[in-house]
Amino acid sequence: MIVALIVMAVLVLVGAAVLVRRRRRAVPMLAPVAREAMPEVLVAEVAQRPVLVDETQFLESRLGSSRSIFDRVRTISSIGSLSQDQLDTVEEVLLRSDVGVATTAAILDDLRENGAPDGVAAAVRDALLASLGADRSVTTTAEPGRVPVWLFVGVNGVGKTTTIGKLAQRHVSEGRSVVLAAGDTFRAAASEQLQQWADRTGADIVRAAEGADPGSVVHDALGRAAARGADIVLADTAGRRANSTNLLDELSKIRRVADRDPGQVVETFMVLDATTGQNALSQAREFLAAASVTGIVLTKLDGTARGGIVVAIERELAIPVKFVGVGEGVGDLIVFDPKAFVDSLLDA
Ligand SMILES: Nc1nc2c(ncn2[C@@H]2O[C@H](COP(=O)(O)OP(=O)(O)O)[C@@H](O)[C@H]2O)c(=O)[nH]1
Ligand SMILES: [Mg+2]
Repeated sequence: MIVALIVMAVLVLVGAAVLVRRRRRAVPMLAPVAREAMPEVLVAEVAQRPVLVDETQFLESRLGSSRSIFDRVRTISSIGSLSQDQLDTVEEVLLRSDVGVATTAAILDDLRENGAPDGVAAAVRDALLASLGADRSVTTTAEPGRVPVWLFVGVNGVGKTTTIGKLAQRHVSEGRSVVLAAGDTFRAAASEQLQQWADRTGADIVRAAEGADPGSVVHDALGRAAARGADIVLADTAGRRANSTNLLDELSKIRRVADRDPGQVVETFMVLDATTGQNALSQAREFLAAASVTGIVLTKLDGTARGGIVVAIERELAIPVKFVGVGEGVGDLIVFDPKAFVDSLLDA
């Protein structure tokens, strides 16, 4: 009897234990954790990282003509002090590469004085890299309640519209909604060209008839962007005079409109064609006065350009090169990275 009671008691206990364990199991092992929104700063960091994985390799394949200018520097094998012949070669190569007289002289002085303990290519690479130390960050946000505007200026044919198309793609792929302002009303074909980029990238566009006031196109684009809660406006401009109005006056006016509530100009990019070499510099100076330029987009570095122009531009104008164009395709625009760039010219 007692034995039977003990057996029953044990059975009841075991049963209770099993039930309790089942209950426990029914509770999910991992309760969902309340997640906080990703901090802004982290989002900005991720957004700014270049899309391409191996930039140096990609650049090397695109910068063929710039790279070949440096062939003769890459093949100087001596280490330590340089002969006069070798110094002459370096000087000639640097001048041909478009880095400019001042930078060339500074690098030559350094080579004469300190030699090239790690080889000539390494010394030139270090010197070029040292002169490309500007802050290249880009702003994609405006004050609360205002729409950030990126304005693009530059003479006809340098690649403004193409650059805007490529950047629209970049913004869209980073999750921003984009409105394009077809502010080049000089020719109908210009806004048609921008329309094609809008179609291709999924960006919204505001355009007007040929000859329309570019300021009002930008104004309308801002209205549209504000109404739709768009994240950014990219504004194209004409690269030549419309009738008798002065182009630079017109640009100042467009800028004022773009910077008026609800808009805020957070970047003004001057687009320069790298294949025009030192001419790009004199063009740039004219524009600098009219528009407060915050960055340069250097296009066509893939063509017959000589890459050293990047160094000359930054030195002479004291404005950072922020993007470079290396082809006509939508993916052929990269965030300018000095190290990848210099490596692509001088790596063995
Ligand atoms: N090879 C090459 N061609 C480019 C690049 N950027 C623009 N282009 C070409 O340059 C020409 C003029 O460009 P466009 O955007 O119309 O210049 P815009 O007048 O300043 O707007 C077009 O044929 C573009 O395809 C580039 O980075 N590399
Ligand atoms: Mg254009």
